[in-house]
Amino acid sequence: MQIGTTIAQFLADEQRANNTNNTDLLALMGQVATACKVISNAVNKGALSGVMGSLDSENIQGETQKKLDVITNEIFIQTTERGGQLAGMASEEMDDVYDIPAQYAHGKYLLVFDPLDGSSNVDVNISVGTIFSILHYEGSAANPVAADFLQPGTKQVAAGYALYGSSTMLVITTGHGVNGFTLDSDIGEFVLTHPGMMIPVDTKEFAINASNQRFWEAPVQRYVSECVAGKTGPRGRDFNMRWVASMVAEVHRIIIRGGIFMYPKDTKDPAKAGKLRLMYEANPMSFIVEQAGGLSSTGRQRILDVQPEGLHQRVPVILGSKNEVEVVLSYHAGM
Ligand code: AHM
Ligand code: MG
Repeated sequence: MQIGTTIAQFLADEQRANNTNNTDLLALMGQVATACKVISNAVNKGALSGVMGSLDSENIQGETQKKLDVITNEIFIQTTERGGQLAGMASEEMDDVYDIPAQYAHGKYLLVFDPLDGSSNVDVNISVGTIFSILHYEGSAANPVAADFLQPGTKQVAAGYALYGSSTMLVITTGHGVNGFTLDSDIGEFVLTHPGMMIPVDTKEFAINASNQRFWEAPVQRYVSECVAGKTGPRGRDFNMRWVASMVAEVHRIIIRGGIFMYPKDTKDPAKAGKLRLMYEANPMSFIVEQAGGLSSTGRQRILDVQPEGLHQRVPVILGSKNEVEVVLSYHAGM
């Protein structure tokens, strides 16, 4: 009988292969995997557990919170705060840094997460996900402050996403490539199913919310119009389009079969640089995309090089298949 490799075994093997022995990181990744299993269960139960719908509350970004946004945030906290590996946490769903309660040991890592990305899809039973990023805590105070989290994406120790789709998957990187695990609900373990994931360098598939078209800048207008023109246009070939409105699902599709995803800079709300959040969404996804051989940029700068200025800062995102992202970047360069 062939026994699969669990995520814990995989990470131990990966550390051995790279001559590292970081038991704190192994433990923390195990807790994150557990959080994703609990969230998978909550999402999967759907209306049976009475967790559909919205609350009266808004998060700091002024977005109405879904019941599951709040529940999944709490799941993440409860699963990870007691292990002794964390100095603090920050989440898309919390205004400020979360302090590890005094009765628990404090560790050397910071955990940053979006517990339920794409949550507008929850009520209609379309895929949602969890995104996380792990950073070193470089300060010395017992409790980190927001400034301690404001590290560029290049400093991430690990990142990943869970996709709650037709199956539940956890896709991770610790800076040694990207590996995907599928939740085997019979044994309750994430088992390695997608080793060494790489994004195809070429693609004919783009993803963008076209309802924002009138707000886009010229380079994105040009790129999308050329895709839409297809065979008869300057690109000389037909393109296909997808938009799930769930970044985890879009990025996963791109890693599996190639593609380009854009939530670009637009003029819709001049106070916002884009829609997606640098710390909770753009940085972890960019780490994964680059580790899988793709590119990720604001259009003007590599996302992983952006120096964060605020926990909830937004950033334009253009990521995916290398050759296609390069086309969009060349249009920005010629602005
Ligand atoms: P959320 O974190 O509030 O769910 O918002 C992020 C999501 C992304 O998953 C997705 O790419 C985007 O918002 C979709 O936005 P829109 O509804 O404008 O198309
Ligand atoms: Mg989100």
